[in-house]
Amino acid sequence: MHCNGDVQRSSGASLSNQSCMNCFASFVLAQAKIDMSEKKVNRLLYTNPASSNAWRVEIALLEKGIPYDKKNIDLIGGEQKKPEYSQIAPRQQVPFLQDGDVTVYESCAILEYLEAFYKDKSLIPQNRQDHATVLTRIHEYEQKLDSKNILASIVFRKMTKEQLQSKITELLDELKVWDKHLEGRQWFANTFSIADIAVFPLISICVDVLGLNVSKYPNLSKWHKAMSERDSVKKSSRVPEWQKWGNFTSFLAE
Ligand SMILES: N[C@@H](CCC(=O)N[C@@H](CS)C(=O)NCC(=O)O)C(=O)O
Repeated sequence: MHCNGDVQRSSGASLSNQSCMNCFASFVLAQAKIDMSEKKVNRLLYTNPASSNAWRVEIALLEKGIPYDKKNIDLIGGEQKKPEYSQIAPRQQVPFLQDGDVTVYESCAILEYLEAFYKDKSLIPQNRQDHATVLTRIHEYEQKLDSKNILASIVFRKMTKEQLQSKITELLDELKVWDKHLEGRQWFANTFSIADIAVFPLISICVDVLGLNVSKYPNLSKWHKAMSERDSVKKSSRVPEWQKWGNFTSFLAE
């Protein structure tokens, strides 16, 4: 895992004035606009290029077009335990978002915070049942699915497939529930939402890193493909970083 600690600027917003670039006045104006918007960014995401939890926050920021700076915390080197970071982030983990004077951590809480205060591009349906479904799926994910992630046991605790067999069975059973949640629908609620963003990094680990035969879960399979094709997901992908650690595709291959 490589982290250089530099603050980098990311933005979901694209420049829409390319076509005016042949006009000098437009160019100057465009530059002024860029500078003004750049100065307004007072939002720093502490992250790591291999963190699945930070990934969901980056997907949400990109989807919503919220500009942010990011600082990579070197988790392998133990930077999260150093006093400098501990004073900022009491749980000594990423992601951690400093948004002006506001601080927020816990990736799913960050998604809900962004929805509450950045309403321009809403990623939570107004329909009461769909809204309820989004909240249910996010909290259900935290309680029932997140705990079944086996990547850390493989990479950091060096556990073998045999040692993890009962956990693998639990994970595969749980995935059937999530496949059913997608029965007859493209997204977890009727429209793309923060529920999809919350669940995606773990499913990507299963499919893209641990070799899950996702065709056995037809609804999840379609959904995983649609999610993988989103610009926000491609732009912030952790998969290449995870693949540097080794080949773990035998773990969920049946
Ligand atoms: N529940 C937290 C989990 C955060 C978490 O586990 N972060 C990992 C990276 S994915 C981390 O910072 N690990 C470093 C450590 O625990 O020392 C969330 O969703 O934000």
